[in-house]
Order: sequence, then structure tokens, then C-alpha cells
Amino acid sequence: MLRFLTSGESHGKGLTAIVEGFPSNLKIEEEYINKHLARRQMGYGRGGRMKIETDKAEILSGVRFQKTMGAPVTLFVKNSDWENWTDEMASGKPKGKFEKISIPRPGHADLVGVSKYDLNDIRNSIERSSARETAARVAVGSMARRFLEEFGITVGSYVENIGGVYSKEKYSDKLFNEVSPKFNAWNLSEKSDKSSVRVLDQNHEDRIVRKIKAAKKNGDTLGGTFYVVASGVPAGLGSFIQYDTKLSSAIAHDMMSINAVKGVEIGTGFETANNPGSISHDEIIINNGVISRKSNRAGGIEGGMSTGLPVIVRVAMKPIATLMSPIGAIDLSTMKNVTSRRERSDFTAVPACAVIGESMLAWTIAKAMLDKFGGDSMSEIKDNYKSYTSKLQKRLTKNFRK
Ligand code: EPS
Repeated sequence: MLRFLTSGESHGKGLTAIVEGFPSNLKIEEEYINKHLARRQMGYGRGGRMKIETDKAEILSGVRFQKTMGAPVTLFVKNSDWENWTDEMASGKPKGKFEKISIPRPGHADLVGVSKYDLNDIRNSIERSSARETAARVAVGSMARRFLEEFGITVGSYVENIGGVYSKEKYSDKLFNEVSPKFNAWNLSEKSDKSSVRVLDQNHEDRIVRKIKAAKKNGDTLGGTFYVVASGVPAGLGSFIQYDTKLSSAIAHDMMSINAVKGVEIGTGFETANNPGSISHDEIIINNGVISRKSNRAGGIEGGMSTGLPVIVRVAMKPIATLMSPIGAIDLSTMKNVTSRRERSDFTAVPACAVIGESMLAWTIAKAMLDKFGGDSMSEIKDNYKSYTSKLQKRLTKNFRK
């Protein structure tokens, strides 16, 4: 079973991830992980922290001579900001006096966190609930991505809207009509990575940047939506047998686990709810003797299983809860109404969230691949994969031949 755990606080020494269940002989290098960690740090609208950090993953265990050994892999991402927090975040006796944080930010984990864990300083809740943790997830997701590449599966993303500013062109319509086996989802990221807000056209970028500038001026924050797409996914990952074996439920779970994510949609999901069945489903056709579809509104998933077409996921991120221009809150030390605290933060992090979304989708699909084609080494998994995929259509036609 493929699984991972992360640990670490936003202003502690760093973030650690332990990944277990990857087969042996998967080629992986720190530089590959670092490339994706750098992508997570991009985006116009980030706060001061990203100027302090240059996230790099150190592989502490499980990899020898650039290849996994089948053992647990430990990844460590240092927090450069730790130097400024050594006293305040010390694991030993506190040095000096610290101001306890007693005003919870609406929309963050602060209030429920301190009540649930019986804490007397909101700092203890802020630290672990911070989206800084997602650096560790991108490191883990990069391993999953590397694994998927061995099977021709790629994952890419682009930002659809920030603060309600959409492109004049609806790129998602193109996605829902993309049925070519040659489609490569990484091309979406290659394009969007060139934009400061990870969108697909210049006019859209300019309008979003103006919107973020206005939000900054008002001390406000912005959320948005993005698409994450995986191509090359073989048909038959996941299953319809149980609620917890469906690929769609695993995707929704993993996406919803990303900080500030409030909504997930697969294919034309919510739009489909308004339309009749006749224009909602993807007609099945034979194309040059190969079974295919006319469209991909299902977003690559039917009955909880991958169809073989691109997996298309749309994700909604709420505006970041830390506002420079505060809103109503309470002070737990006086139990009086006050305005919420200011704390350094991002004005928007939707472009970064899309990269985290890629990492999580890569993880979900890698897990489903190992569930289906499981083995201890890359060669064993590749054999299983080949034996299944090469006979998929042959088996069907044989079973149904009259
Ligand atoms: C983040 C680091 C954090 C925040 C942000 C994400 O750093 P700091 O709190 O020191 O500024 O910039 O976290 C949040 C937006 C949040 O709500 O927790 C990072 O590395 O991505």
C-alpha cells in the first residue's frame, strides 16, 4: 500500500515526509523534486515568505544511486525562516517572554484548533494548519509524478479564475472535447508556468494582475478556481465495487485535503446537473477499429473508474483567511469583540494551489496504479501493466464475439 505522512510546522526547522510503498528501481533525483517545489513558490500575489524560502528537498532515506530501494523514502524541506523563529518555536524551555496570540482569524483553523487541542496560544494552531505543509506534499507528489511518467501518464494544470476574473475563452470546453490519445496534460503546465498567475492567455493574466493589485491595496485576499488534468491514465483504475474503491472519491478526498480548498468537480460535474442526459454523456464510438468517445464530459471517470480519457478535475480555493484589512473576531483573553489580527500572508495563492493540486492528483493516480498493477519492483509493475493494457480491447471483442 502506498502511503505518506508529513510532519513539521510553518516556522519550525522544516517539513518531513515519509513515503512508503514505492517499488524499487524508480529513478528519482532531488533536482526533479526541486523543480516542482519551485513551481509551487511561483505566482503573483504571494506574500513575503516566498522571498525568504528557496524550497529544496533533501532525500534522507530510501534512495541509493538515484534509485528507490523499496524502503521508506524520507524527504526533508528546510524552512529558511526558522532562523528568525528559533526562540519562539524552540522545542525546549521558552527563552524570554512571548506574546500569546488570542485573536482567532475567521476562516482559519485558529478557533476550533485551540478549543479542540486545549491550547493557550493560537500560534500552536497556526503553525501546523499553515499551507506551508503543502511544500512537503509537492515533494511527495513529485515522486508519484516520476512514477507515473514511466507509464506515459502526465499531470498538468492551469488557473481558470482568480477573484471572479475569467478568460474570454473557455479552455475547459476544449478539454471536454479532447479525446486524442496523443494529448499530453503536462503541456497545460508548460504553458501556464510562463504566466505569473498560471493562466493560458495574456489578456486574462493582465486582468487578474490588476485585480490582485487592487486587492493588495485594500488589504484583501482572493480565491479562485483551477483545472488539474492527467493524461495517459489507463482504463480501469478504481472500481465500482465499494464506496471507498472509486477513483472519483479518492480524487475528491485528496483534493479536499489541500488547505483552503472548498470545492471539487470532475468533468462537467455541476453543469451536468442542469442538463438532460442526452447532452451530458459521452457517446461511445469505434475510431479506426479502436473503442473511443465523442467527448469527455465525464472527466475521464465513469462508475468510479478511469475510462482511459484524460482525468479532468476542477478545484475551488477560498480566499486566504489572513487579511491585512481585518474583519470581525473576538479576543479570547478578554472575551470581547475586536477585529482579527494581521499576520504576514499571501494575497492570493491560487497559482500555487494548482501545482499542489497536480501533486495530489499524481499521488491519487499513482496509488490507484499500484493498487491495480502492484508489485515490489518497477519491472514487476511494468509487466503487470503491459499484460493488462495490451489485452484490454482484445479481451472485450473476444468475450462478445457472436
Ligand atoms: C506558505 C507559508 C506561509 C504563508 C502561507 C503559505 O508562510 P508565513 O505564514 O510565514 O507567511 O505564506 O500560508 C497560508 C497562506 C496559510 O493560510 O497558512 C507556503 O510555504 O506556501
